[in-house]
Amino acid sequence: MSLTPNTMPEADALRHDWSLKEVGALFDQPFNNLLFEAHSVHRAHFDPNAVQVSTLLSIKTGSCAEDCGYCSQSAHHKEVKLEKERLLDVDAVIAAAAAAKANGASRFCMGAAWRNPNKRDFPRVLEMVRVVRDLGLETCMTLGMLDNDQTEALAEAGLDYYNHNLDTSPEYYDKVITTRTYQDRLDTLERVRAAGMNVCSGGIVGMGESREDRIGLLAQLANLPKHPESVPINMLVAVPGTPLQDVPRLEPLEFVRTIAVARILMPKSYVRLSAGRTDMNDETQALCFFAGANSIFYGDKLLTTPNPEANSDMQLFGRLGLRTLDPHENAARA
Ligand code: SAM
Ligand code: DTB
Ligand code: SF4
Repeated sequence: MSLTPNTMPEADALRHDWSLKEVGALFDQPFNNLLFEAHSVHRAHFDPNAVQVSTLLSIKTGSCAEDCGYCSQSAHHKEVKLEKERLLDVDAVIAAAAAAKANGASRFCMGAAWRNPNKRDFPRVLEMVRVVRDLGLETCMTLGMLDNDQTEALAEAGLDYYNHNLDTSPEYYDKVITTRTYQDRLDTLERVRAAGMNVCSGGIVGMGESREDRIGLLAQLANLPKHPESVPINMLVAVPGTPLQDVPRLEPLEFVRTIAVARILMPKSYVRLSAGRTDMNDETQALCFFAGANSIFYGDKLLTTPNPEANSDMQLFGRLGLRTLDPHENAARA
């Protein structure tokens, strides 16, 4: 029997050959069965009471050439009200990262509204990686598509994680984004892997997609040659002026199911309860943590939209008996 790279058994027996039917069957289970299975997988691989916290900073805001239908920062969506900003100075990044560290974040994620980084700005981006790393924080960047030289330079500067999302299923993708392809995204992820960095990749739900599309997204992520170390599941933040502003909200329990299935498919990955928490009540978030979410964005702002206030998150953590992870501490069980 010949084995393709995707079906080659790994020492840790993680699967990379999920069929859409199998993933669909996980989603279709009675809610209690799904949550029990997801929580059991979670407990087998992680401390269930530890959550990794990342803080986000927009290092370059707005005027993006891409047309992502959900995004406040696309130059195509002229009705969006947004304060645009050129690439920040390194000093401003140091100040924001130091504040994030003082507030208890373990990872600092820097996002730029670019299709891809340009030659002129790239040296400053590398400097940002170095200075944040020197503060003792884990570093993450999301800068759009990368070429081989850029991935290698970022890895050399000490970047720990690169975030690049698949966003949705291959089938729904064209309804949301037309200026770059699904394959472009897969190619960037492959380059990030080849350069030896950790991959952060997930998607957005609540964009009007069907359950089949949520199944398709999670199957794509789980069937990558290696599971992303970090899987952000974003609930759409419906920004006025974007093409998706009036999309009906996804039912919260369907969001919880999506988290649970992500946990079952990618047992050793950090699953991040990502954008959209300001529209979620504490009970929904608690169910997400039970279903296997073990990472959040922490701090009052995401990139351009609000996030729950840090002290309300700390109160919720207190009520749930959750603790936050320190930089480079891993909640994974041996
Ligand atoms: N420009 C880069 C790119 O798209 O590759 C990096 C920044 S971009 C804002 C990072 C990710 O944020 C997107 O891939 C998308 O998944 C998420 N995102 C952006 N706007 C969002 C929104 N309104 N609601 C939820 N997630 C969103
Ligand atoms: C990810 O998956 N979610 C974050 C991060 N990666 C860069 C971004 C969320 C952005 C939400 C909309 C905004 O604030 O502009
Ligand atoms: Fe640009 Fe990223 Fe927003 Fe798409 S998601 S418009 S690439 S900033």
